[in-house]
Amino acid sequence: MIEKTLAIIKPDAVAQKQSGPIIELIELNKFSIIRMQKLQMTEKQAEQFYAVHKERPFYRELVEGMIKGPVIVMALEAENAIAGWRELMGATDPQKAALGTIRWMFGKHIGSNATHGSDARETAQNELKFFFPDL
Ligand code: FUP
Repeated sequence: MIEKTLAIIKPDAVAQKQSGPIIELIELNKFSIIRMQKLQMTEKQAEQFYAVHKERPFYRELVEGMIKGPVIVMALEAENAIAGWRELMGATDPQKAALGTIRWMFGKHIGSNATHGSDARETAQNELKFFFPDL
């Protein structure tokens, strides 16, 4: 089934000029980039985006990590885009990410893991609307 998902290149990866290779991997893996924007998230936006993690000990660090510089947000479309993009990113913790995945290549540690991807159909819909209300 053709799906859409939200992908974010996080501030550390953008600052380290890794967005080019990450976007190249997205296209080589046959995702269509149907929207793309570079933007600076506000603290409120980042808090809202990660509200599901509000009670977790890493929440503040997570929010700070997302607002330390600009991000690149993308709406990706492909057959099974949600699971496919998560597979291409690799495990949340770069130390556990499979060889050849984006987080294996570009992640530093769990708090600086290069990219974000929606984890399910409903979250994808909500996260896409968060940045691209017309989708
Ligand atoms: P993922 O869906 O792979 O982005 O992972 P989660 O939704 O579980 O976590 C969201 C973000 O919180 C991760 F990208 C990194 C951060 N995090 C930590 O910093 N420490 C943790 O123990 C778990 C997650």
